[in-house]
Amino acid sequence: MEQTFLMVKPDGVQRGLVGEIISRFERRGFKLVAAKFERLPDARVMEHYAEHVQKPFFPGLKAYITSGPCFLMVFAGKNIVKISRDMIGATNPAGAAPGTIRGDLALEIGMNVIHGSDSVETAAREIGIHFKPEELASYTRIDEQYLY
Ligand code: RTP
Ligand code: MG
Repeated sequence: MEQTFLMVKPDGVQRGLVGEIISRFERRGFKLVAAKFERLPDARVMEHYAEHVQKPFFPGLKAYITSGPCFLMVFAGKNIVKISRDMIGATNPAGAAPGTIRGDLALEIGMNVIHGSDSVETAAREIGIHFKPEELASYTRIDEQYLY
């Protein structure tokens, strides 16, 4: 089953939104496969955001993402990469559709609550940055027969 990497950013943690965000993905039918709660070390921030390191907003992004603990997750399900990006909404919450996580819970691009992998390849790369293979759980959701 397809997997993705999702992360509640420090603003989401500090606003008490971790439970709400996990719930949205669980209720949609996606399976929680791994989770951890930690402040990201600098080296992993550089690796995770390698495509943005040279951009003008990167120093602010790095300061924000390391300002407190993040809640890191791997979720699995059919088409999860595309569906979770749709559930998260536009990068800038000012233009994110109501019903999306950013459209319901955020206002500013600099504090947009959650990260989600943008392709299947990115998901594999990001899961590998943040989790060891043995940290990914294997189990059956009791409702899988009604979801698929
Ligand atoms: P993410 O990677 O966090 O899921 O967000 P995304 O794909 O929607 O956006 P991306 O283009 O990958 O940008 C990564 C994060 O960098 C911050 N950002 N700030 N000030 C700016 O212009 C700006 N642009 C991007 C945001 O926190 C964004 O989520
Ligand atoms: Mg991105």
